[in-house]
Amino acid sequence: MPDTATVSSESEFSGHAHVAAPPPAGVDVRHDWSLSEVRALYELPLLDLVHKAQTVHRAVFVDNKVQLCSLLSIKTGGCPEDCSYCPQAARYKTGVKAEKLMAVPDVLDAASKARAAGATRFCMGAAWREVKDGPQFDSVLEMVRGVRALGMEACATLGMLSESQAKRLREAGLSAYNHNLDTSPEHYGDIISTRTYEDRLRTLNRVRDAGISVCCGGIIGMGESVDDRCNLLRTLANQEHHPESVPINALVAVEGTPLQEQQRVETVDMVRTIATARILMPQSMVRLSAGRQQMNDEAQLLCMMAGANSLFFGEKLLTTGNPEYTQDMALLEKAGIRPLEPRQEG
Ligand code: SAM
Ligand code: DTB
Ligand code: SF4
Repeated sequence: MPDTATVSSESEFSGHAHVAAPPPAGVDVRHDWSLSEVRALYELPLLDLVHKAQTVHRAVFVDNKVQLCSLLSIKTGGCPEDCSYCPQAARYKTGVKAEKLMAVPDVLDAASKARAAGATRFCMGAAWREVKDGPQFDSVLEMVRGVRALGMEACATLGMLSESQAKRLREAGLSAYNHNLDTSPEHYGDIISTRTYEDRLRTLNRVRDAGISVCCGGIIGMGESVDDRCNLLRTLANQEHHPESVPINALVAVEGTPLQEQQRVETVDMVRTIATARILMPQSMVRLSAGRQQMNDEAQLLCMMAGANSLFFGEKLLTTGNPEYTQDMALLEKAGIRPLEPRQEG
C-alpha cells in the first residue's frame, strides 16, 4: 500500500487547486529559503544534487509517472509586449505572422486528438498582454469547458488577468493557469520592460484566490547569473503556496529576438535547475518545457532523474519546434517510463 502521506501524480488531477497532502516524513516543504541555502543546493556536486532530488521525488511521487501535456497556440503573434525571448512579440522580425483567435471547434478538435495521443493536460496559449472581456474571452471560456468535457485538465496562458476574469475561468472549469515569473526579480528588467514583476505576482495571486491551480516557472539561458537562477527558484518556493506546476524552459533562441545570440543552455545547467526546483518544491509537478528539441535522449532522461515529471509533447510548442511524437514515445518506451493515464470521465 502506498504511504497515505505521499502524493500520486494524479493528485493534481482533481482539476483544481488543492490543499497538498502533508509531505511524507523526511521531506521538507519550506517557504523561507535564503539565497545562500538555494545556491548551496544548486552547486552541490552534480551526482549528489541529483541523488538528493531523486530521493525527494521518489518519496513524494511514489508511482513515478510522467504527465504528457499538449500545447496549442490559440492566438499566435502580434503581441504588444517586449519580452526579449519571445518570437511572438510584434516588434521583433521573427517570421511569426499575427493570426486571429482560433475557432472553438478547431481548438476542441486539436484537444481531442491530443487526448487520443495520451495527453492528460491541454494547455492553450494566447499572445496577449492581458485578457480583454468580450467575445474573444467568451470563446476561450467555451474552449475551457470543451477541454474539461473531454476529461483532460485545461490550462491556459493568456497574459494578465483581472479578478473577475480569473473567477470566470474557474467557473468554466479551468484547472490551471500558466503565468511565468521567467527570471529573478533582479534580472527581470533586462528581459521585459512593458510590465513589471509585481504585475506578474498580482495575476498569480488572482489565479490562486480564484481557486485555480498555479503553473509558474521560468526560462534559463537568458544571460542570467547563477544567483538569478537561484533567486527565481527561491521566489517561486517562498510564495505562500508552491505553484502546483513549475515549468522550466531552456531558452529557444529565435532569430530576430534580442536574445537570438544566446548560447544553448548546457545540459548540466538544466539538470541543476530542475533538481533544485524539485528539492525546493517537493510536491509540485516540475515540467521539462521548452528546449527539448535541442537535447538528446540522455539529457532528457537526466532531467527526469533530477525530478522532472511532466513534459509537452507534439511537434510544436507555441511557435517553435518540439521533438517528434514517435521519438518521444520511443524514448519513454525505451526507458520504461510510464505516462500518467488519461482520466476516464464518469
Ligand atoms: N502571453 C502570455 C504570457 O506571456 O504570459 C502567454 C504566452 S507566453 C509565450 C508563455 C511563456 O512561454 C512565457 O512566459 C515564457 O516563459 C515562455 N517562452 C516564450 N518564448 C520562449 C522561448 N523562446 N524560449 C523559452 N521559453 C519561452
Ligand atoms: C511554458 O512555461 N512554456 C510553454 C508554456 N509554458 C506555454 C511555452 C514555451 C514556448 C516556447 C517558444 C515558442 O514555441 O513560441
Ligand atoms: Fe507576448 Fe507572452 Fe510573448 Fe511576452 S511572452 S511577447 S506577453 S506572447
